[in-house]
Amino acid sequence: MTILHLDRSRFFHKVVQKAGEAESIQFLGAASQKEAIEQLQQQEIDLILTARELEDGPVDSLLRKLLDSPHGHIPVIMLTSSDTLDIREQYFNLGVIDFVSKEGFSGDKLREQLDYFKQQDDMVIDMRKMPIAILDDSRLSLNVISSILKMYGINNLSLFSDPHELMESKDEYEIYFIDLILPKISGERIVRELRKAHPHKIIIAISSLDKYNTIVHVLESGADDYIIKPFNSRLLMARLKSNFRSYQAMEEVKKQRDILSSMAVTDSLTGCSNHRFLIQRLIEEIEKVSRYKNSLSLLLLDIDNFKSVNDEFGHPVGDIVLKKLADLFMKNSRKSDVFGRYGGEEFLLILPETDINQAFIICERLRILFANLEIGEVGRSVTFSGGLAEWNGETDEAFLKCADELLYQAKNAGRNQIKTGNPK
Ligand code: GH3
Ligand code: MG
Ligand code: MG
Repeated sequence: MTILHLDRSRFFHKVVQKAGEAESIQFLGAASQKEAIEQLQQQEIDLILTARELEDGPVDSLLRKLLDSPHGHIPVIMLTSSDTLDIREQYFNLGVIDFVSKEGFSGDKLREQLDYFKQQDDMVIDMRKMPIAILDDSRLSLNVISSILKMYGINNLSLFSDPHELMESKDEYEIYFIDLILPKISGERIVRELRKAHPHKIIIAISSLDKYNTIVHVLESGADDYIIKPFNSRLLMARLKSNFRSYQAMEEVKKQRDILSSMAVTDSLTGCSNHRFLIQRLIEEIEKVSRYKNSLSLLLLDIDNFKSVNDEFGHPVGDIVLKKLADLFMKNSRKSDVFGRYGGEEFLLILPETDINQAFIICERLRILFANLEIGEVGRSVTFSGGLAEWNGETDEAFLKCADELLYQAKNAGRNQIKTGNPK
């Protein structure tokens, strides 16, 4: 890290330099604006640490020049003996992102400050992955916020000065910083629209307004928080972190809910759909077929002599056979088909938009694939029998009963085969 230290006292350059030694920070000193500009032109600077007064006058005009230069993105911290709100406001408007007191300045204090920026806590690490949008019509504010975030290694930033550009952007953001005072459109409206579109994203309003009414309004229109300019880097980060904490908790809840809802439709042994899901999908497919008048077929299959597999090799080997059958069907059936475990060693394959002749070809292929599958744990192959029916206007229960009757016929006819037919 290379820090440019601006102060008219060359002695103070040395003090600061000493403070940075242990941290492998390179300090370059400059006592005047002219020297500072020379240094900036000669090397990459990561951070500017500045006093208010330089040899050739206040630092203000230099800061103003920097804002409009290619160095505008370099974060500036002010070392000052008088830290008042007025001064903060004045220098915030010149791009200063934080203040360190000169009073009782010590190497430790500086190190503490620099460590704060370097902190690698888990939350900051997670935030680095988050796409962040910043909307502000002031280039200065965009610069200040982005340089603060970049100091923490948070670089996935998209800057917008035009609200329409943000609203029309196709990209998804997890965190939004929205300036409230924008030309033509109110930031509050942007906040409201963003909240409507993204109920769980972080939206932080920023503005120099400090009227309580405005704060109440903005929070009510959906902002998670409100930061008043001038803010400093630590306040911005602290606010962001506190909002990020709730965001992470919400994400965790969502993840758990997804796991639960997938558990509710998945058979835990085989990973395919469960009975409940199959029935629900069968009802949906029957509704579709009665509306659109195309065809729907249904295969109910049952593993042959499965009891003897369990008896001979034990229940865990029986479980392996169930898994192998489910894997084979999940890999080899069509995307539009619905496959799942109906119960025990019975499975169901729902074939939408498929008449019984097409379905028979598909199911025969699957039957033969399984019958030819050598199952190592059993030392031979295992077979199944199936009843395949085409829908003919009946309820889901009657449709299933028809497939079950055909399955029974297949078993009686010697197993390892599929019987087809139409419900009477
Ligand atoms: P069939 O050819 O007439 O269908 O004979 P089968 O032996 O397959 O039929 P039966 O209904 O007599 O036996 C089914 C067996 O399936 C009995 C039951 O213990 C076993 N089974 C059911 N669910 C599971 C399971 O989850 N794991 C294991 N390993 N076995 C199961
Ligand atoms: Mg059975
Ligand atoms: Mg069986």
